[in-house]
Amino acid sequence: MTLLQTAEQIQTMQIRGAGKIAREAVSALRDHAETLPHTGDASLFIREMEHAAGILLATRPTAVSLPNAIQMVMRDVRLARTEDAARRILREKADSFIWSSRTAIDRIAAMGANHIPDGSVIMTHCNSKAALGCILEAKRQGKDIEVYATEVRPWNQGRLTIKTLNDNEIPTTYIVDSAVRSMMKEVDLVIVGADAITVNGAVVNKIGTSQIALCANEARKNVIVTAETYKFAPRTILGELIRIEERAQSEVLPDEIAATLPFVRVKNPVFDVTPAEYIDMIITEAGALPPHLAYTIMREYLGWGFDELQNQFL
Ligand code: RUB
Repeated sequence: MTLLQTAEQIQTMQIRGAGKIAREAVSALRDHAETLPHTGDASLFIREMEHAAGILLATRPTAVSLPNAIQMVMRDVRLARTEDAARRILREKADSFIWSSRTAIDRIAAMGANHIPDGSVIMTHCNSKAALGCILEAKRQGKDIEVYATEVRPWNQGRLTIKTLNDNEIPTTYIVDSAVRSMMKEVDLVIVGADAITVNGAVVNKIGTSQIALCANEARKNVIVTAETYKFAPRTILGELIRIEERAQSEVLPDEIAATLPFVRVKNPVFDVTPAEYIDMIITEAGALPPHLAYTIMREYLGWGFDELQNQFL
């Protein structure tokens, strides 16, 4: 697949989910480099790669895993003195990101399963590899668990989730998004993924997550967020806000119906923000932490403290 095809598939959501978007983007960058002719000119190669990275970055604005992964790969490529070195660094960094991203999900699954007691009923939303990893690991350990999975309008990512749960013989109840509050009394805990985590511990995830967290809070049920460390957004330290993607109105209301309703407008934000107060724990590959320790992950784990960011961006 070419870089442009990968970009198109991310934009049209054939490739989706924050972790997968990051891994596919990085592997598209690595493969793209192989298609560029060897010229012996390092700066030309780096310019071409920056252009390619820009195309991938423009696909979807919310999942911070995408810019973080590209930055992790490109940071040292930019410093290379020769084209050969730049190519080698790019390959090594890309492979290492993909490997560590998969390892991170396994570690999160192992830690997350420890937080799922035998006999639990779990609610999940959207289709998160990290969240499902914990649920599948709990099942693998022989725990007797059940899941409530939401539909996730308008893209129905819940159907992917129920397929995986069914394939793993996990008893599952499928509900429409608006049934969350009614069903919360049947549930012991909520586990979801994340597209971005801000410095104040707020979690950006699929639209509807904040309503679920609010209902869980009201019913005194724990909310666990599962997120690899590359989903933390260091630039929020400088006050930058996470952009919430808005997709086409036709995803919600078909154009032919919309055309008959000139006074109706459709809004289609596809992510929302859950404040830290509604989140009991964020499980990362670096450990399970309260949301208020988000800055620690950015500084100690990603290497982005306030000073580093100021030097780089201000
Ligand atoms: C996907 C979504 C997922 C997170 C985490 O949204 O909100 O919960 O990306 O997923 P979309 P993962 O379908 O719009 O991409 O844990 O797999 O990275």
